[in-house]
Amino acid sequence: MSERTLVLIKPDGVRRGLIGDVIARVERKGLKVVALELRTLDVETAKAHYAEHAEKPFFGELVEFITSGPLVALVLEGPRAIEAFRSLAGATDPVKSAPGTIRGDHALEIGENVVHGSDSPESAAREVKLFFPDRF
Ligand code: IDP
Repeated sequence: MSERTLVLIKPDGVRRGLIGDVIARVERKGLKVVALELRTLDVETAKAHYAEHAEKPFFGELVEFITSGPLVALVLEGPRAIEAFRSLAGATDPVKSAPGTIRGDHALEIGENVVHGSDSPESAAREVKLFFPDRF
């Protein structure tokens, strides 16, 4: 059974030249890229994307960071794609993410952890629609 997930290569990942590395890992794993776009988010879309964190103390910082430059939005498809990508990404706090994962190999700070991946089928459906409203 195939599912879709929304992945972002965040502005730090783009700035650091990690687009190819992330996509290579995704493809090596066997997940299929079914949509891909380089874009800079406006504040409204950023707030909608991170709506669940609106009350957190780091929300302002999060929105500022995610709108700070171009990011790459991807839709991936494959068996248990949501969990499969989160496993490739590693833990949210890059100090705790295992070596061999994207965050474990490339990041140290929680605010700049290279990638985002949807965390549930409900989030994936909402996020895919937010980033690619006409595609799916
Ligand atoms: P996730 O990206 O692993 O799903 P979430 O808990 O949904 O993690 O948090 C969303 C994003 O918010 C994280 O990827 C991280 O960049 C940022 N974040 C989470 N906690 C903190 C914090 O305490 N300070 C700054 N940024 C944070």
